[in-house]
Amino acid sequence: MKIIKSPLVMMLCAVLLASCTERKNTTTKQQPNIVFIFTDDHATQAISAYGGMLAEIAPTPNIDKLANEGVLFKRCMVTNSICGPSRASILTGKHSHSNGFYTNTNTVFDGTQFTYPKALQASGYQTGIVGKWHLGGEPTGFDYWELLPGQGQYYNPDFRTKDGIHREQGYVTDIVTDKAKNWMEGRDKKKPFMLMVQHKAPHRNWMPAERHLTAFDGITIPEPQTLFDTYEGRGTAAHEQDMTIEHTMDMGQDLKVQSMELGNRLSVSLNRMNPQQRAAWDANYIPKNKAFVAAKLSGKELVQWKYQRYIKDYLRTIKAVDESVGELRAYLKENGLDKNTIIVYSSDQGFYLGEHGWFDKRFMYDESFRTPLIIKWPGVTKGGSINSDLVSNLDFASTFLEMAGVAIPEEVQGESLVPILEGNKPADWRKAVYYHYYEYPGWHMVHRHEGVYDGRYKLMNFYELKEWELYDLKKDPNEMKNQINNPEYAAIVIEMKVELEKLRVQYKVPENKVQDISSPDATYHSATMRKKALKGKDVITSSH
Ligand code: SGN
Ligand code: CA
Repeated sequence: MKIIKSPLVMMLCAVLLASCTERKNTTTKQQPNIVFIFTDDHATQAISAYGGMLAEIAPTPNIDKLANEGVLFKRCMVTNSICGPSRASILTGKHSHSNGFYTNTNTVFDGTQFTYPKALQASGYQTGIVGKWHLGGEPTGFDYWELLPGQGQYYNPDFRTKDGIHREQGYVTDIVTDKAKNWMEGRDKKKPFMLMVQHKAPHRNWMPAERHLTAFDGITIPEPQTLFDTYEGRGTAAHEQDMTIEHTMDMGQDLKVQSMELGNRLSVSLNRMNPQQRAAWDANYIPKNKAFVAAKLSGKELVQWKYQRYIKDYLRTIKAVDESVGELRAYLKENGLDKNTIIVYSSDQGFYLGEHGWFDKRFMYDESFRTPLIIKWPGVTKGGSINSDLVSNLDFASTFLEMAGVAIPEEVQGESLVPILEGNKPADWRKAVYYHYYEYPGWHMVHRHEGVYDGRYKLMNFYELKEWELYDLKKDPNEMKNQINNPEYAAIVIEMKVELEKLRVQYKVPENKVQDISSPDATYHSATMRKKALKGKDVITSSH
């Protein structure tokens, strides 16, 4: 055959070839990789891209950049605002009563049931998980797992693998990031992958990396409007919790002033440090602690000081998380993986950053019920999109499966977010989400409750207390006024009760009854027992 070498013909051939390849790519689309970066207790209030009081201060340039290039979900609500149960809902796409994992205590996740990593693995994905697990037992559905036992440690953490436990030197967020990169580097490059990077930070007791110890020094972080909430207009549960900055947060492990309280728990963390880490730590905290002790603060001023130390340490741990997001993205780019890798950023639940005078989570009130969710899917999501649809951590499993082109089993309760990510929200998208918290008695003593939220109204049923609460978040975004007995809201109360019942039927929720799913050492963590245990102990004495 004669080859025509005219430049025009060559150019036409090149154009034809390019269009053929392009068409081929769209028809036989490669399965995308998924990097799911997940933190522990990262409130949306502490991500600049979410706006709010800390928008100027939150140290999240890399997370914000991800939001700028992807979709930020403003209303991602959790099924049950506590670590293990949230993670179990994510793995299974089911509510706690359907996956059997109700609380953090006394339970091991049943890994024989359906999980999305198992389904992805079965369909040819390589699957990995590194960092916090908090579901007991050995994970199923992962080719690689390397986990922090229990809550994990910030400095020189232990890791658990099939071969047992070993200790690593360094700061937990950095080590988890390095392990994630190492796994991606050593994976079978012919297969798509799904990697869960599960950071410990910014979980209690908020220990920053050496390089971030002095961040935010010299500035005063704004206080939330409700820091001195008296819970007037709320029910028994808000009054009886044990999670205030004022009474619950301790001067030892939480605020790093001294280590005498609660069995020397700060010392446990400090004793893991090497001499260099310890020297950096002491050089930072000791002078600040001396100044604090000398100031002899009390009452409101003491709470304000505690808030400043708490929020600064919390944000400092987030600095390392944000760097991790940047590093993981840089790795993907350098290795030509960025175009075909979906990045998801989320947390197991939200958190109180002094709102209502609290830290911790558990309540269905907004700060802990809402969790961050940011997704960038190259070629699919439109950069800088802000979505207000009611979505949930219940939806993650279905979403990951549909992204990978894997069938979603009928039993899964969550919906796939893929149509929303593509900009085609289904007309029949859910109008309300269902919530249920069970861990009572237990840490922080938040009474059991279930509820329904439709984006404006929130109905909560503290069924063991026989108390209902209704909030109108449009008029009362801080949820300060329970409207359950206000005649003006009588029709809304009925509508919301009907909605709650509809969701209970849809999700097959069993009758509420007291189940033996609480913490065995719960009484110790009640406010009264804590006060008794500490009675006679000098709580603000030494600087360590
Ligand atoms: C620990 C914390 C609690 C926290 C639970 C659950 N206490 O017990 O403050 O509520 O974890 O957190 S600590 O003094 O040990 O840090 S969760 O994120 O795992 O659900
Ligand atoms: Ca958590």
